[in-house]
Amino acid sequence: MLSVDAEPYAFEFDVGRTALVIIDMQRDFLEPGGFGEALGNDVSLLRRTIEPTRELLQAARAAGMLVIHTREGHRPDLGDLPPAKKRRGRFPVTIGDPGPMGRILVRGEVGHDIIPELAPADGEPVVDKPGKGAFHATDLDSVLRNRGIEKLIVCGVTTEVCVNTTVREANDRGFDCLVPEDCVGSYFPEFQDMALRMIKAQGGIFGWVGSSPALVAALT
Ligand code: TIU
Repeated sequence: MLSVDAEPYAFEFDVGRTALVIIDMQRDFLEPGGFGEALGNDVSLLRRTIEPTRELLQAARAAGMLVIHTREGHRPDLGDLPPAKKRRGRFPVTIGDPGPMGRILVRGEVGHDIIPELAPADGEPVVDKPGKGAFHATDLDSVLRNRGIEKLIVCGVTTEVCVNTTVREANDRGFDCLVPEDCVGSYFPEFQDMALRMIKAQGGIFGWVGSSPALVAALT
């Protein structure tokens, strides 16, 4: 059993029963011209997460930990895109429309790819999710339970949207979640702060908040 400093108290985990889950580190969210920018956001704010996540990913792989990647996106026929999600924001360019990196948030398009710095390795499960939470309408729960996973280390973007929703879903399903604060990012600094505080408040109501250097040290 390994232990790392975290809030509200140390997070203890067994490498064989823990998965590193990397949420939606896709070009659409992190690179200019994608969905994130179409929503009016400054994507450069998310890029600080790339290097710490890459180092944690390398340490997790070397330790033999299960690594799971998720991607937010939709079928090319948009059959799994709720009309409400398509309409939301009244933006001139929305999900499924052509953009500089292909059709926005559509599976198989360049913008839907995971950024090259964090590309999945052969054999690492990639979960395609139509919603913000990684458990909604996916097989993530089965993939985790079939491997005996009990705890998750959750990285990715954005802290208050897909990371927070996934941590809440995981918590209700009985998984303990640790969120390394340097491996999650938001387009809004105040949401980054509050989304992390929400997770760890009230004795860790949804989970734990830590940082990647402590995890990398524990894994190596
Ligand atoms: N808009 C925003 O902050 N996030 C998303 O739409 N998706 C994810 O967080 N992955």
